[in-house]
Amino acid sequence: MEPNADIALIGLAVMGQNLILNMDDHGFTVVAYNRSTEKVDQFLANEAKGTKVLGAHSIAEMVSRLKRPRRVMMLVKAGKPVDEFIDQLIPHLEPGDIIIDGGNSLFEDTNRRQKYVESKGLLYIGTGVSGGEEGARRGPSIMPGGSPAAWPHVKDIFQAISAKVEGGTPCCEWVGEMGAGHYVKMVHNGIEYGDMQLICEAYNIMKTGLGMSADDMHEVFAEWNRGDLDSYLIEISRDILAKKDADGLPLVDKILDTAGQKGTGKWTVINSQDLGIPITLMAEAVYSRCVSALKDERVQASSMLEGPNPALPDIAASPERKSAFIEDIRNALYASKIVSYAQGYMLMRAAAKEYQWNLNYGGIALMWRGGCIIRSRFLGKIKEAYDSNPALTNLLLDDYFVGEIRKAQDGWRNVVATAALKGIPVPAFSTALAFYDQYRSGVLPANLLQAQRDYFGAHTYERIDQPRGQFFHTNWTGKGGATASSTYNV
Ligand code: 2AM
Repeated sequence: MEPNADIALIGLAVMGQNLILNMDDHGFTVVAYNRSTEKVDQFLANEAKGTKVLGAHSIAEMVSRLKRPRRVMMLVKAGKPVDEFIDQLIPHLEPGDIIIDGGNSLFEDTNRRQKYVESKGLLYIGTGVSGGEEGARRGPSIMPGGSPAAWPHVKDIFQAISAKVEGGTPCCEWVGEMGAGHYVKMVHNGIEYGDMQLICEAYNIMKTGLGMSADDMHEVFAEWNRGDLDSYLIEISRDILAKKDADGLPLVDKILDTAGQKGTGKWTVINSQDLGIPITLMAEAVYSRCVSALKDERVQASSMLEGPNPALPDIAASPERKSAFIEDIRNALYASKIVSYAQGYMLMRAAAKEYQWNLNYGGIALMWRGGCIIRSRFLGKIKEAYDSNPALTNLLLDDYFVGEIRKAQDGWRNVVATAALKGIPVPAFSTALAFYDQYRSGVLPANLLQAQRDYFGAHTYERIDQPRGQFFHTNWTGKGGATASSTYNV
């Protein structure tokens, strides 16, 4: 049979199936394959019935149906299965053929795999795909990186199936070499953790402080979704708050408050430590999930550890004060979100430098603008900021965001202060504010810290009245010697 398929896709879990159907909708001929081959038959007989999708029952059969250069995309569990499929594929492929990993792989694995696959004369792409099942079916955000020579061969398919914004611009652009695509997807997920935590903190203050019902909060989120906070996550939170259980009561109130995680937020935070970049809000979001998981301990502690009564009856009783406070909460969420994205972009800039990627920051905002979980109106503003100044050091220094934070900051401070006084935990709101205040401080107390380090470990310090790069040591006690430490670092 004449090979006529455009692309093969391995991995028929729901994301894989939906991407295949999406490709089919756009006129591409796809060959489907899965480790458990009965899933191929099930898929062809059900979801893919009436489409042009082809099935294969072996890697050899799958490859034999592909046009050249052959394009094989994997959507399988991250980790060993990806390496195993690469090894199974290599003997069947020829120079110039392309292996694509569309799963949630760690970017360092993608770096390693690209080198390995290229050493066999093949090309490799590691791509982030975000948008969940619905996104995969109707148009995800796609963040490809890897062998640059592979991009022209996958561009048409990827851009055709991706989400579109602003009159048809695809939410898919080349990100960069090696694991850059998976890296950007990882940061996307870290930002997603932060956005979700921020929404939960806003919800918690309205619930515990103002005593609002799920229905009341549904209205607030509906209103917020019409303004600067317009985003997928606000929209689904609005809808979640309206959802009733079988007994007519809000379902959200019956869900156990222990969060799970699959690890991409954690990876982002671990990488930020390696690069020395303070993504404090995402870190708080990851840790908040960890705290939530300590349910039994928290229940025990709640009867032992004292704190103020969280209720805000005076504010809740006055319609004007209540709506002003809700506006403050909106401002706290918005300003914190700006800080979170600024931190995410700081991390990507540092990564680009460290790993020698030429990242297009406006392009990344555009890719996230539609299709993915963090899609929002706000990302359009980030794109504008980087389009007008691609070398922008920090999003917080962009004129538009300077102005937005100026408008939001009184409310933000009021919410963080009120929450602290009433014992309502707002780790993400408050870490964002602390970062903002640190970042805008020309002088921080690290002078004392350096003195401490020099005191106990002779680590030396620089002086404000001497040029940078000259290091001084003081014999603080009169007992130690005058020798500075160069090897011992605490
Ligand atoms: P399966 O249907 O044969 O389990 C998501 O789990 C996808 O990853 C599925 O297509 C699944 O195949 C595949 N997958 C999971 N673990 C795998 C493994 N160890 N080897 C190959 N494929 C695997």
